[in-house]
Amino acid sequence: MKTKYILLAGLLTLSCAACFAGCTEEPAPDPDAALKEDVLVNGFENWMTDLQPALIYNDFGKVSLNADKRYVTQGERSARLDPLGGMYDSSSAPIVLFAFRSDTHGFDYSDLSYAEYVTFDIYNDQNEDKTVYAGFASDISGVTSISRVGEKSFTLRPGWNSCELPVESSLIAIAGNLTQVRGIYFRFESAGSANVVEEGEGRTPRYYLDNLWLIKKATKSATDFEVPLRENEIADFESLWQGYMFTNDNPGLTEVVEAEDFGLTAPSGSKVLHAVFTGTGAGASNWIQMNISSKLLNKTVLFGMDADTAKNAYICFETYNNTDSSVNLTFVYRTPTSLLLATNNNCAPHAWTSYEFCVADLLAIDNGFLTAMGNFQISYNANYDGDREYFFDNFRVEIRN
Ligand SMILES: [Ca+2]
Ligand SMILES: [Ca+2]
Repeated sequence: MKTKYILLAGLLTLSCAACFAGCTEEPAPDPDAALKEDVLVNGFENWMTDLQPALIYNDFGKVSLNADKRYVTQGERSARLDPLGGMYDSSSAPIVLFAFRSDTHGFDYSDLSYAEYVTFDIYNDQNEDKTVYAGFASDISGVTSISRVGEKSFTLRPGWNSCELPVESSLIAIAGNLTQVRGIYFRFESAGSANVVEEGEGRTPRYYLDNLWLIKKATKSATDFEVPLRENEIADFESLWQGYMFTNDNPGLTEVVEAEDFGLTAPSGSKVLHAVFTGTGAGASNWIQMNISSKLLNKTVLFGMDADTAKNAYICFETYNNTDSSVNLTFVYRTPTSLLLATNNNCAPHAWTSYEFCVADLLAIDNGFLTAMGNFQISYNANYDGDREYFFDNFRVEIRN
């Protein structure tokens, strides 16, 4: 027996030694460990921390806290959404954005380097299928404009729907910063009304949202995207990624296409940007912007250009107006402090029109432009019904002596 005890003690000693050896050989703690953990981004349990930081756009309607357990899949409560979108059927789509980061409430899930997809539960309280769009906000400029990226549509059956939104990391890295994603947004169809109707005839569409998770993966996504441009190129649209640099705040479309598929000849190369701008209703004047990412501008020859060269620089591009009348697609520069320099871009019907913008004019209102660029925009008055179609090409810098 004694021998056995000794043997056992010996084994214990050995295993302890093995343990100590093992412990000392363990690698240093993973600095990214926290980023790799799945996280409940929002359980919609408290007004102050979960709903109050939400941002709403385009006459969203109402966001409120629900405690009816029929409409809860996690915890005790959920978010009730009553999206409106303004009084016209063609009004801008109502958008609600839930932030990934709040300094006030001390959370930060905005680094999506390890994120694989987002899951959420949404209850469609209508007795028919509805479509909702979800995506990521790469940037927030002002309170009326967000840069949307990686959007996906979801067909919601009546009742509960479990949804999964992939994190398209390379796409987000192109349009924004994968380590600082501002939040997730939900975009609904416009209800064509400016007031929430609680019950009965014309009741406002109603949804409940709960259980919003970020699901992670073990491997890290590339967080930087190199922007390859020719000398003096801003955007020739010969590469698909350039289409993602142009975002439209309105329902509508911006995409890179082959010009000849639309019976056109591209001013440069073979591809152009195809844009469809949906009107917000005849009558009221309503200026809407297509934004050109400052991330793109920062990669152009303009960034860091010496002031003497910049005085002779012009920003040029071509627009094809595929409507039956002349239209002003105003070119606007918005400084980082929101000063605006707007110049007319009058485009003849069914023709390519050239436009140029003198950088010296721009330096006169913002002498820091060459090292801290604001945003360029194409601004249009959406005071019409239906869609209008345009094409853009060959955004470039020309240096003239
Ligand atoms: Ca909940
Ligand atoms: Ca082109």
